[in-house]
Amino acid sequence: MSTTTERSGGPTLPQERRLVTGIPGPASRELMARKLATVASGVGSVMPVFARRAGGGIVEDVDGNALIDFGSGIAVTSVGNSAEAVVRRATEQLALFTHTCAMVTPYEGYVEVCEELARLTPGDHPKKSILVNSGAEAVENAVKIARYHTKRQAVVVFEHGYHGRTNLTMALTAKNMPYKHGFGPFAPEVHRVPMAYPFRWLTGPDACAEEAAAMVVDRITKEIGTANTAAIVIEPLLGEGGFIVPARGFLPRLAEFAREHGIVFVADEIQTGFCRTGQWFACEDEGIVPDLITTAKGIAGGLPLAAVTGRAEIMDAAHAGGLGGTYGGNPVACAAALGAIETMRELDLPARARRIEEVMKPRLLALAEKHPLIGDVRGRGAMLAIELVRPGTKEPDAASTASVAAACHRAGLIVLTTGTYGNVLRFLPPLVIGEELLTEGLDILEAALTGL
Ligand code: PLZ
Repeated sequence: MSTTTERSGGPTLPQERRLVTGIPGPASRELMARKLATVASGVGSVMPVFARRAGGGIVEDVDGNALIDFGSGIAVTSVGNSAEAVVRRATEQLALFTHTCAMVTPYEGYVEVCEELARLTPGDHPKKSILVNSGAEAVENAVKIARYHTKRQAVVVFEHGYHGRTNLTMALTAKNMPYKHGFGPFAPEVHRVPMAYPFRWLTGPDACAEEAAAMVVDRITKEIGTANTAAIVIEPLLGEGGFIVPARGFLPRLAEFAREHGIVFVADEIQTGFCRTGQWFACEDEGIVPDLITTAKGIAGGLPLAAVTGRAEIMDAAHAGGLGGTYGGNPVACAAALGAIETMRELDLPARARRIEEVMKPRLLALAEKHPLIGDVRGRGAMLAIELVRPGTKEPDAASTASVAAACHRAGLIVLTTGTYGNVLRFLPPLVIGEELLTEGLDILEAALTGL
């Protein structure tokens, strides 16, 4: 794995951790005071440091501290920050035009991104796409399209699932705090069913897939009614719910059930997609071909872009003019996406993600041997996590999780927590991170766990 910065980030951004002040430093503290005075307090921040520039596996703050990035801005900058091809293509586009509105006078970039999505997403059936601005908007559109196509209303989602913060996607999201609390009422016709969560399945992991799938099938057939069910919406590897890898066999069973009953199977690959899990899309792991797939985050190297891609006959169901939005598929974001996809191909980022797993997983498993606080190590590719519990039990330990994260932050490692119980530390490095930074980040994590 290369440690140079020539393909990502400014060529002058050294790929090394450097702490020149405490975290946060004085310049960040000053900005934080201004933020608190003027930015709505509902908008939180994981670390109280302000970014100045970023590239490769490093985020440099306004005090000159260089932090190791195990977050990628929540799984976005897979190709690195300011990746060369992203900057080049987006800059060229900026100078040509910034916006005409794809619904007024369309442009080639929009079409090219949809062509790439048709090529790259699972399945070789005819596909079509719509481009929008955020993950939540993509999920909203997937549900609109599935409802129109099936003429049914019910949407099935899962425990621990996360799909966004708009009204419909809040309804689809499982966790109350912080996403939903106080923001109701929520959209109707949303039904939550069990997730095959091996670590917490009551009868143990072995029967998890089969038992969970049977429960889901039962709920849909007996309580909701297959004839009322428009869509099953699921993340093939859960993100905000705690990096849960559904027990093997669960997803194929659901996809098969959906096919049998004309239910649209929607894979939400907003966090898992575009090389993150070691394949272009996480569905590929069990050979799932979703009817619709939602993508965002990694697609455009940091610019806001999202998509719904799927079977042409489903995507074409809605009447002309029924889908859209002012900024959807913004030309600069489309150019950035084409640059990001070019980078993914050129650097073979799925292979890089698998290499990150090869380096990180054995270290995490070894840490779990030493620290009974670690109840589970899981994930795929560069989407890995540890779940923290009170030793000898499965009782979630959110307090220790927060302490370990805080110790990592003080040492200059950006890590994020996640999970329904707030007790999961997740690791989402940019796929272009150098191996030395990866190892150093793991050393910091180990020290933080040991120092607890
Ligand atoms: N679906 C699977 O992971 C976004 C949310 C961070 P938007 N995840 C990060 C936060 O606290 O808001 C996400 C996702 C999955 C949908 C979304 C929503 O994507 O681009 O944030 O709207």
